[in-house]
Order: sequence, then C-alpha cells, then structure tokens
Amino acid sequence: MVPSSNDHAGVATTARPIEKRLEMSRRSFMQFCATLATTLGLPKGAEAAVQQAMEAAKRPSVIWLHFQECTGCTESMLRAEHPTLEKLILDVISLDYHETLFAAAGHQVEAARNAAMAANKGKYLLVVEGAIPTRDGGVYCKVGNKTAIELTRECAEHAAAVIAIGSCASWGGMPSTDPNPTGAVGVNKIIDKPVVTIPGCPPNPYNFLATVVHFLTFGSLPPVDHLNRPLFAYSRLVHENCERRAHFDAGRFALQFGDDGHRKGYCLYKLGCKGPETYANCPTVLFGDAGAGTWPVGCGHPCIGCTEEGVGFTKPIHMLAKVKNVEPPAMYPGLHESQGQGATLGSAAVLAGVAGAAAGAGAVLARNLGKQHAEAEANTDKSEV
Ligand code: FSX
Ligand code: SF4
Ligand code: F3S
Repeated sequence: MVPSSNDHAGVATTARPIEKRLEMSRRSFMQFCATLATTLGLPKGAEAAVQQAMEAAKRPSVIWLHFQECTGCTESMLRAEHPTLEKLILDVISLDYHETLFAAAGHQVEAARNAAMAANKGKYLLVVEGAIPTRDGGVYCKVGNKTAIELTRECAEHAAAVIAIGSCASWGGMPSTDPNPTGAVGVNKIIDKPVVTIPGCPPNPYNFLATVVHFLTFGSLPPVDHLNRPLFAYSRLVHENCERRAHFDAGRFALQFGDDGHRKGYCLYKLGCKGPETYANCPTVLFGDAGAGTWPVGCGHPCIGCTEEGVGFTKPIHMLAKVKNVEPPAMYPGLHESQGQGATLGSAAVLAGVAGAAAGAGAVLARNLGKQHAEAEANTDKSEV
C-alpha cells in the first residue's frame, strides 16, 4: 500500500521531486508550505524551512496503534478532501505499521511492527489512536494477544516521540464517558514519556500534518499547553474565531433548530454550543478543505466540545457553556507581538509568492526560526498567565 523503502539510517527515502510524488504544481506545493508555516504560527520566512524539510528525502518511520475508538481519526486523515492532504501525510511519513490500513494480518503484521521498530530504534514516531482500557488488567482491548497497555509501553520505549491522535488517545474521549466500564484513559496515563495530544473526535488531519512537519523541520514536536496540546492549534477558544460571533456579541441567538434565528445563521449558544469553553482551531482551519462553513457550527450544529476533556461527551449537549473569556479573533492583528512579526492566514498567499526566492535558506534558517518560535511561544505563555 504505502510505498516506502528504509535506508540503513532508519529513515525512508524517496527519490522523485515532491511535486511529482504529490501530483501538484510547484506553485501549489509552495503555497501549501506557506499556509502550513502560518498555521504553525512560525515567523515570516519559515515557509522556506518547511518546504526544505518536506522535500528532504527523509521520512520518519511511524508506528500507528489502534485501541478503543471508531477509527474516525484515520478516516478523517484519509478522506481529507484536499486533493493532496492524504498524499502529503503519507509522503512525509513512512507508515510502517497501521492495523487498519495494512493488507497483511496476524503474525505477518506483528513481524512488520517488530522489524520497523528494530530498524528505526530511537527514531520512529509512535502514534496512538484510541483510548486504553485499564480495568481488569486491560483485558478489554488486546491485539496479537497483548493488551493495549503492554503494546503502548513496548512501542513507546524506543520511540523518538509519542503523538496521541484524537480525543480517545488524548484523554479517554468517548470510551471514557461515565460510567467508563473499561477504565478507559489517555496514553499519558500509561507511559512516563511526554505525549503530544491532538484531541478532536475526529481531530483535524491538518493539525496532525502540521505537528509532523514541525518535527521534520525542527527535529522536535511543537510547543504545547498544560494539556500537551500544540499551541498552534489549541491556544484559542472556538468562540474566539467563530463566524457567528458577531451575533453572540449582539445577543442574536437561535432558540430552536430550524427557527428563524437558526435559518439566519445566528449564534448557537442557547442550543448548547460549547465553543466558549472549547480550545480548537476548527473555525480557522475548517474540515475537508471544501470551502467556507465546513465545520460543525458553520453547518448549523452547536460545537459539542469534542476536543475538550470535561466538556465533550461529558456535558449534556443542550447545557449552556461556561463563557471562559472574550478575546479578539485570530484574524485581528497579533496583540502579543512586536510590530511586523506575525503572519495571519490571510497573508499565506503573499508568503507563498516569496517562498520560491527564499527556498535555499536551509537548515540554518530552520534553527534560527526554531529559536524565534520558542521565544514567541514563551512570551505568549507569559502574557496568558
Ligand atoms: Fe473515533 Fe479516533 Fe473519535 Fe476517538 O478519532 S473520531 S472515537 S477521537 O479515537 O477514531
Ligand atoms: Fe459561535 Fe458557539 Fe460562540 Fe455562538 S457560542 S459565537 S455559535 S462558538
Ligand atoms: Fe469538535 Fe467543536 Fe470543533 S465539536 S470539531 S471542537 S467545533
């Protein structure tokens, strides 16, 4: 299925130019790198480093485990409507073990996992999808006669980094809903290593891709908040960037599904929208790249807080959200930056235009950007306390 060949250094190699592999124009590829750099909140000029990292013929080996979940994380990644998103994801990583996507089964596929882990010891990325049941010794989820607990610990031991994809793996998600009969928990309750979480049910595949690209560009996973969520994706409330926000501020609410306010696109707060207490970039990144409005609230359904532990699958859908804070949307000029440092999604097209000229900047630039990025994130953290 996924083409890959591993060299002796433990990374997969690819020979053809990336735009050929992805069947896209050079211009579109550079535009995509610029948008990705912008999404990651990287300083101006970062698109060159992102571009170079994605083009470099090194793809980290990825071991992808599945436990208690619906496979929606994988589905959303593969069904991404962006013509290249799925290809990009499968191009920047070497998917060496994935229970749903592998054609092989049984001993054969377990042997593939062991071989990939041995060949890429200390270098592979471990991605976990699904919650881990802990009750009764973890017997409620076994693969190859090993419990999810055993498999997670075994695979995490020599992983370069661990990513929990989806709310289930991040904090337990739907399987952990009260009364949580299997004792389902997130990955970080099972292992001591730091785990970057990308919650959402399903999570946005773009956030996963951006996280992996950050790893490729800077050799590390992106800066995270106190719940280990990447700041680039989870530092703003849904409510801060919602297109219905003006209606909230003006007190115009839909009171019933299908009523006049609902049909006019009014705020869904009184229908139980949890946007005011849910951190996620859904309104700015959207889903499926199918145009404006392709996210829950955009489609007329209240946000259920699927990314947020204690909100999603916990609070009743009709219950009013706690309004946490009221900050200006991300499209406004950056309030925490000195003049001229920031980039907005709107500037992505402009950045794409200069990406070609800056493409040779290389690894030194990446290092410097990494420093700047870390400083910017540290300042943001301070200003948020
Ligand atoms: Fe499903 Fe993933 Fe939800 Fe969980 O996404 S979409 S139940 S977060 O682990 O497969
Ligand atoms: Fe949007 Fe929901 Fe906030 Fe209303 S309450 S502005 S629908 S996020
Ligand atoms: Fe989930 Fe709310 Fe986004 S339900 S997908 S966090 S809008």
